[in-house]
Amino acid sequence: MKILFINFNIGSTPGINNGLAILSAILKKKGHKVDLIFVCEDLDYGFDLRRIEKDITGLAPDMIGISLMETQIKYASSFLKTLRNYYKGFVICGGPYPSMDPEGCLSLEGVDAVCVGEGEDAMVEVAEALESGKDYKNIRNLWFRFSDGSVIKNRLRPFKDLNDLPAEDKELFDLDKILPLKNYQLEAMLGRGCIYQCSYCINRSYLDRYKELCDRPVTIKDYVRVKDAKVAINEIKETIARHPKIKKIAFIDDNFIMYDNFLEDFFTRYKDQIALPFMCNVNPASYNLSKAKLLKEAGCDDIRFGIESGSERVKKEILKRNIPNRSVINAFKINNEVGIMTSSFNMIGLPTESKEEIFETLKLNAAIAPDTVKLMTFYPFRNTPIYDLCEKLKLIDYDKKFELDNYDTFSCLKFPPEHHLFLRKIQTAFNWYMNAFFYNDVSAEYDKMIKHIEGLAEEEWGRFDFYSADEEISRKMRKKGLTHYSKFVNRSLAVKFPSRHFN
Ligand code: B12
Repeated sequence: MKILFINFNIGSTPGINNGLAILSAILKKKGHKVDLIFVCEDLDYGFDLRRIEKDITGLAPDMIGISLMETQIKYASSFLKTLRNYYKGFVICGGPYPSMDPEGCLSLEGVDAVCVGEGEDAMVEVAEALESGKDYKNIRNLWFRFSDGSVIKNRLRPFKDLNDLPAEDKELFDLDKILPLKNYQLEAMLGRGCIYQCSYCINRSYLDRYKELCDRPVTIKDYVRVKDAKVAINEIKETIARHPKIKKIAFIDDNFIMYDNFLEDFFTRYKDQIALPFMCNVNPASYNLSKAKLLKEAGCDDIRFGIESGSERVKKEILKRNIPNRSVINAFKINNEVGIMTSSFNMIGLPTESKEEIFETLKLNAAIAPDTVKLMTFYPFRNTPIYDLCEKLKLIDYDKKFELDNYDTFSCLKFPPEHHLFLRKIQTAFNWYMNAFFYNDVSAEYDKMIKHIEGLAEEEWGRFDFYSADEEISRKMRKKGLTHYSKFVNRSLAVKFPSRHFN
């Protein structure tokens, strides 16, 4: 049958949707035809409902599958409101948002089914059932809504062994256009799941849903899986053969070093058969010198560490992420020793977080001095423990949340206006605060600038041209060869200059 996937990737850098890439591979293997509409301004496909209608009508699919993240619901729902005027086929949604809030997703206009959790077998079964006119109501992982309003919620099948899956169909996406936008860095995800239970991440609730809805007991060991080294290497090699300009690999698994028995075998093959520099995500709690040496030896030149907060209280009580600052400092020390670049990822605007605690985050970043620093404003994902906390504290402004594409603009929590203004100033000028927290020659100049912006009222702040000021002062610092952070490329990213990444 003809299946059309739709992926909204608006207001965010384009990336391959690994979920759709694997579903496409499996469906094609079973003889189905698969197309994709990738709605992404950076790839010249903006949110244009008439264009989408024309393309859907032209392709005339038997089934439409929409992959959804929570930040894209507004696009999906306004698309769905128009879809039923011209499309009568089967519509199914899957991905992180439907898995976390299946009832909410099923209530969107025009949706026949949602996939809860992993979708490989469910998608094949529903395509086969629809094609042959068989009953599909009992397919595991799928929840249905019928025209009379009735709903069927099926149970889940256990997690799949990733080695039983074919290679992802990455070519479903226009890699020739996506790769140059990512500086020819290929993103690869070799496993699934995470051993940590942070309150703001979907991993914990994802596993809880499986524990609740699977017939047999499911543990974290079943959830955290990785492909065999040989399988993973072959998949990367095939993509590089098709796109020889690829110059770096980004392993986007939640914590690359958690796959204990995999890394040595994988790296031996990687050095031998791929030999490109790579970056990966690492949780500072599980990092040590021997892992650092192993990574460095294999070609790792950059590690992204989730710091999230510099406040021990916020980490422990709110984020349920018991990683003391000393472990963070140690991880960065190790990387400096072995010579691997570092990026840190942070959040502000957390429930109950004070101004002082936000400064602790910026001070910790100044102390560890990563090559790049990402700072995002907190966004609560449905069905996560921190979302429940925000609800309990009556903090969520649901309309604002619905409007957000991204989390580098403003907070959707109901804070007093002065706290919102403070958060916006920090989100924009966090690099200035970090420079001030160096407490050295550079600091005095940034201190002056900070005093100035702190005195600005809402409207004045709205008119303040931060980016020109930042560029001007950074140019001066660069001329003098003084280490400092300046904003680069996007609002949530600051780069340490002189830079090992950029000139
Ligand atoms: C790779 C990745 C990206 C990539 C690719 C995004 C994409 N479209 O998939 C990039 C870098 C572009 C990206 C961007 C963003 N991401 Co992101 N990303 C991830 C990451 C690290 C891995 C996702 C993945 O590949 N998983 C493996 C695949 C196999 O699983 P899967 O996608 O869930 O797919 C399976 C099922 O869901 C299902 N399925 C999926 N789609 C469909 C469709 C149908 C029809 C069916 C039946 C089934 C089905 O079947 C698949 C196979 O089993 C996750 C973290 C994580 N651990 O998952 C965050 C994550 C998905 N990202 C998240 C977010 C919020 C973002 C951003 C908003 C970040 C930002 N500030 O810009 C943007 C939004 C992009 C967008 N499209 O709107 C959140 C989503 C939370 C939520 N509840 O929605 C996650 C969960 C991280 C988190 N904070 O917890 N991301």
